[in-house]
Amino acid sequence: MKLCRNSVALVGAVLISWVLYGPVGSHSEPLGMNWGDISRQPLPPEIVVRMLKDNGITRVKLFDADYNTLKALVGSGIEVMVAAPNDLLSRLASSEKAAHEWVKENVTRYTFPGGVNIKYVAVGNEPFLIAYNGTYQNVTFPALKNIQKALSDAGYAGKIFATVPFNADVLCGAQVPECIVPSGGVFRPDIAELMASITASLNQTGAPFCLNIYPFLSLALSQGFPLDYAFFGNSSLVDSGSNAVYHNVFDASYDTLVQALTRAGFPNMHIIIGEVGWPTDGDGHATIAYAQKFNNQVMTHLSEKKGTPLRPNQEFDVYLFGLLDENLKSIDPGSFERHWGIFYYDGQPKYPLDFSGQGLSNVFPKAAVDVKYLEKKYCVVNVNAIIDPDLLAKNVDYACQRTDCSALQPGGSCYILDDNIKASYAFNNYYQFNYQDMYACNFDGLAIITSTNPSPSDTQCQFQIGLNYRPKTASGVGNSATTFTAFVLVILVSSFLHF
Ligand SMILES: *[C@@H]1O[C@H](CO)[C@@H](O)[C@H](O)[C@H]1NC(C)=O
Ligand SMILES: *[C@@H]1O[C@H](CO)[C@@H](O)[C@H](O)[C@H]1NC(C)=O
Ligand SMILES: *[C@@H]1O[C@H](CO)[C@@H](O)[C@H](O)[C@H]1NC(C)=O
Ligand SMILES: *[C@@H]1O[C@H](CO)[C@@H](O)[C@H](O)[C@H]1NC(C)=O
Ligand SMILES: CC(=O)N[C@H]1CO[C@H](CO)[C@@H](O)[C@@H]1O
Repeated sequence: MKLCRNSVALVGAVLISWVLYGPVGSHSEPLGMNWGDISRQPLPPEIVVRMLKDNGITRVKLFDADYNTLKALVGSGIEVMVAAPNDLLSRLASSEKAAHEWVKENVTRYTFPGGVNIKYVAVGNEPFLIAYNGTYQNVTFPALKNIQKALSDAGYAGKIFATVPFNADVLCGAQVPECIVPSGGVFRPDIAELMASITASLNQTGAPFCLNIYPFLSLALSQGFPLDYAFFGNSSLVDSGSNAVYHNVFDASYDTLVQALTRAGFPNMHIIIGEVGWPTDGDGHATIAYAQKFNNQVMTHLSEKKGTPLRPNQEFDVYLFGLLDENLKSIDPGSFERHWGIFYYDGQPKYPLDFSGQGLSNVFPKAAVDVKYLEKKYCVVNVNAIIDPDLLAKNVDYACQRTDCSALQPGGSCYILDDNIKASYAFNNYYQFNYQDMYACNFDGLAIITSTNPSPSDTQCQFQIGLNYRPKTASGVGNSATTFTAFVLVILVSSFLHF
C-alpha cells in the first residue's frame, strides 16, 4: 500500500491474519474497527476479542491503553492502535521522561514475542476540534514528538508509528470559501502552519495521516444537506475547480484532505480514515435502515478499489466506527453519540452487514457469545399507582440524569411513545444500570418490577436487560475527552445546490 508503510510489518500482519482467520474478503488492506468501551456494563475484553475474530476483523483502534483490553489481545494477532487520551497530552508534552514511561508501560509491556501486535500509537483524539477552544493546541505537537522519540529509543522506529487522529474540522473553515470544493482544500487557517509541521513530522517517521470522516454529521448538522450525497451512488457533483465528479461526501472529504496535504508539500502522504460510520438512534437520520445502507456501501466502496478522483485506483485504509453502542458517552454533540455501534451494547448485531465487501445482502455479523445478562426482569411504571404527573416527571428526570435516556430524545426510537412507556423506559434503564437492585425500582412508589418484556412491538424502541459485568478499572468511564465527534465539513453543498 502506497508510501509510508513498513512493508515487512504489513505483510507480516496480513500473513498472520490469513493463517489464523483465513482471507478477509477482497481487502488487501484489512478492515479496521474502532473499539470504545464507555459503557456502564462493558462486555469483557475476552468476549469482544473473540467476537472480532469470529467476524474476521484483524485491526482495532482503541481510545486508551487499558490493561485488561490489551491483555485480552495478547496472542490474537489482531493489529492494534493504542491511544494516549487528550488529558495526557500536556504531561506527555512537558517531559520526555513521561513519554518514555508511557511507551514502557503501554507499548513495551505488550510487545514480547506472541504478545500484542501494536502498530500505531494515537497521540490524542481530535485534539484540534473547534469545540475544544484551542485547549490542546500547544501540547499536541510536543507530545507527538516526545512519543516519537520514546518509540524510537525503545527500538520501534519503522515498526510502531505515532499518529494523531484528527477531526475533519482541521480542514477548511468559514474563512476559506474556496474550500467548499475538494480542489480548494487547505488546512484550517488558524492551525495551518502547525498542521504542516505535524505532517512533516509524521512523514519523517513513516507514519500515516489520520482523519475521521462523518457523512452522517454533514447530514444531521447542516440544514439542507442533500440526503443522497451522504450515501454513495445517486448524486453526482462537479468540482468547479478541477472538473472532477464526486458521488458522495466521503470521497469529497478525502480529496479535500489530499489537496490540503498536497498544498502543504506532502502529495503522497499515506492517509488512514480513523473513523467512519453511521448511528442508529437518537436522531431522525440515525436509523437502522440508513446505517445498514451506509455501512454496506462503505464496504462495497472499499472493495471496489476505485479510489477517489485525486487518488484513483487506490485502496482506502479505514477503521469503522464503531463496534458497540456506548451508553455513557457524552451526548453534547447529540443523542446519537451513544448509538454508533454495528452491535448493540450486548454484542448482538443490529442489521446485516457484509464485512467482506462482496455485497451479500443477508449476512448478519456474528454476535458475541457467552454474554452474561442480568435476570429477565424489568422495572416499569405501576399503572395501578395513582399517578401524579409532576411526581412522575420528577422521577423520570432523576432516572434520566443517572442513566441513558438518549432513545427518548426527539428523533430517538422511543420518542413517539406515550409518557408512561417513556417513563418506564427511563426507570428500567436506571434499574438495569444499578444491576437490578430492588431499591433502584421504587421511584416514590410509582414503579414495579415485571418479568414481561414491555418493549412496544411496533417500534424500534427496545427495553434492555443489563449485563452482569462490572468494569474492572475506571478506564473509559465518563472520559468525555474522547467522545466528541461533532463538527464536520459541508463540502460541495452549495455547489451541489446549483446542479
Ligand atoms: C498508560 O496509558 C494510560 C492510558 O493512556 C495512562 O492512563 C497511563 O498513565 C499510562 N502509563 C504511563 C506510565 O504513562
Ligand atoms: C469553549 O468555549 C465555549 C464558549 O466560550 C464554552 O461554552 C465551552 O465550554 C468551551 N469548551 C471547552 C472544552 O473549553
Ligand atoms: C498557546 O500558546 C499561545 C502562544 O504562546 C498562547 O497565547 C495561548 O494562550 C496558549 N494556549 C493555551 C491553551 O495554553
Ligand atoms: C438511488 O435512488 C433510487 C430511487 O430513489 C433508490 O431505489 C436506490 O436505492 C438509490 N441508490 C443508492 C445507491 O442510494
Ligand atoms: C515531502 C516529504 O518529505 N516527503 C517524504 C515523505 O516520506 C517519504 C517516505 O519516507 C519520502 O520519500 C518523501 O520524500
